[in-house]
Amino acid sequence: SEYSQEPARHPSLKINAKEPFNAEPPRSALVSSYVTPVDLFYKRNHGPIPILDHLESYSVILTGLIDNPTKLSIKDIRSLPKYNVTATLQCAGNRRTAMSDVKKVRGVGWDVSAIGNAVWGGAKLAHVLELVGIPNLTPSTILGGKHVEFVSVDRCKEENGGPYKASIPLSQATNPEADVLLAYEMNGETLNRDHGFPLRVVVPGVIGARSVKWLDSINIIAEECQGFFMQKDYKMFPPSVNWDNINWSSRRPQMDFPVQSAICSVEDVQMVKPGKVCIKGYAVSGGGRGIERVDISLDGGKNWVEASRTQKPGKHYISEHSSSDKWAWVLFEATIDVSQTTEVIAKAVDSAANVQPENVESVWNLRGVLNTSWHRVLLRLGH
Ligand code: MTE
Ligand code: MO
Repeated sequence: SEYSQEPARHPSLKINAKEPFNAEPPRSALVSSYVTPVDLFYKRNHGPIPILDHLESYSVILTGLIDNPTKLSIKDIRSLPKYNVTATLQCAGNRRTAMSDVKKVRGVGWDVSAIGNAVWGGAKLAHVLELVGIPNLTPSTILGGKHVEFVSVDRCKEENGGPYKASIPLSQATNPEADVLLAYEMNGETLNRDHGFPLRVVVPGVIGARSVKWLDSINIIAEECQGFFMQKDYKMFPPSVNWDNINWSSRRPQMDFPVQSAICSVEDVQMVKPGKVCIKGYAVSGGGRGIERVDISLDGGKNWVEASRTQKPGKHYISEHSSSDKWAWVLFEATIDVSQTTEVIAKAVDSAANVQPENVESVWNLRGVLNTSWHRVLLRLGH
């Protein structure tokens, strides 16, 4: 079968779909380290994992609305200044299963671990574009280019057997501060097959769907990418839209992800001993908005206490204007006293004071994306 040459995977991953392979780590493993180990990092695929082991013949083609279409080898990419960017990648479908519990949605089910925090190593896309004559911060619109499209080599059903693709605005692609990378390393190791070997895009602060793996070409285009995952998926519709009245063209492709948090040290329903219980989880926001605060409530949201937060930022990566690693998650912790069955709620607030919504119902959408509602777990007393 086309899935006979998949890479080996960690046995503790929870498999949500086998072919294509979609899996996430157990909750407790996710928050046991600030940087998510590669083998436990969630894997989100739409087709078989390509085999691209002849690096000598591998190249990325830069083409479209530019003067000089160019082929770049891995060596060319590696010869540019290397950046290590700690960035959290999150699938827009993270927490979809809980959205489906309220009212059925379409898509692969995910618990709270379709997210991970890695140190991505590679060249800045802005520098790569400069190589082909597109200067920093002054996007050359002479030829009409407004978007940068990333096309993969993998093949997926949704594209009728064509490659996975996505685009971002040219202004973001040419802005070195946006830290969009063409990454060849993950956590200091050569990128592995599951995560896009030999080269992938990493768009910090944006839903994972735009971080195209197994990059084949980069096209400078006038209009946004017309691929399935831009136009017929990964859009946020209002709760009133259903499969009979949906008009895909009425909404824009989702880019930045909203403020999110989840409790990971316990399952949705967890038996605990009476006494002190340590609650741990992650919080992150999109668009480079750092996390300002994580609040915990034990009484349905009437009263809140602030959790403590930690980050172990890479030293390259602290911006002048904030004390935090702006593309990366924070891990939070709070110790609570439990003497009866208790619902624990977490909600995060980002640097723009955006707050997670209270209920799933208010953000419910038929594709089940961006469930960022307050995360709730139930602690029951047991031995
Ligand atoms: N790139 C390609 N070529 N094919 C894919 O199926 N999935 C996207 C994105 N890039 C995908 C892709 C989605 S939806 C997500 S969430 C991330 O990759 C997941 O990246 P990961 O598997 O490295 O965690
Ligand atoms: Mo995704």
